[in-house]
Amino acid sequence: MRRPDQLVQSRARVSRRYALMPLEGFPPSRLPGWGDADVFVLASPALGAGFVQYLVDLPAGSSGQANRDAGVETFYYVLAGTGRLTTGSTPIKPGSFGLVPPREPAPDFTAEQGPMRLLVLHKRYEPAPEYGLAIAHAGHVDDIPAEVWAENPDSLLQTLIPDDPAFDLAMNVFTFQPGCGLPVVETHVMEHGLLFLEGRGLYYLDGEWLEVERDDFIWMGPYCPQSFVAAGPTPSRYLYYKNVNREITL
Ligand code: UGY
Ligand code: MN
Repeated sequence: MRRPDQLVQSRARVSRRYALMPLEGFPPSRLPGWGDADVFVLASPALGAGFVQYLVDLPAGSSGQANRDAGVETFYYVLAGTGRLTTGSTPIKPGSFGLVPPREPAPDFTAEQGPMRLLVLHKRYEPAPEYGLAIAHAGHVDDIPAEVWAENPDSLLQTLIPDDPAFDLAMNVFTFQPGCGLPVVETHVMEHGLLFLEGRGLYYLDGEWLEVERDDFIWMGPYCPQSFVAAGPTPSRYLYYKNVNREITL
């Protein structure tokens, strides 16, 4: 929150192809299922996104469940705090993640000692019968190998969801040393929902270079020209969603 004597000037931008929104500008929502949690609706169809992405602040001792319609899959990632996935009582901590397919009960979280901050993403699962049913998957970011990306050992990519066509989404973590980033301007049909986790840099979005930092959310719609360079003194890290592995329907 800014002090009353500060300017309200913002880096927030919303356009037809992309949005950059610092977290400070989102008013919290109270949503059925999430109890007394503050839910920040980062991406939604109202923005132009083909998915829904929430940042959820669950107070200590509280529980919440990712409500969703039939046919929707849910990805979660623990950003801070510890707790449990009530289904199965699995302990979760920062970096724990999972993908729950539509046919399984929606994940249900309880924050333990302190508050827990979660990223939750809902996507309508696109079945592809030739690849079988949607698969559940869970893990911890520290156990995912960091692969050299674009032949640059200072650009590392962690692929949280296996590269298997049964999955219709990717959730990846990029880590860039200062001065590194995307070596081209990409333009592709896939969308992104991106949460900036660490460092700072410059994001290129549809013709503009924009400063970005921790806790910024970026939506990139289909064919949004995009690039990035890590510009701070420390590495930059971001977690992003991408729809993959499916035909484009007419
Ligand atoms: O996977 C991607 O499309 C990724 N290189 N895009 C991005 O980081 N904006
Ligand atoms: Mn991209």
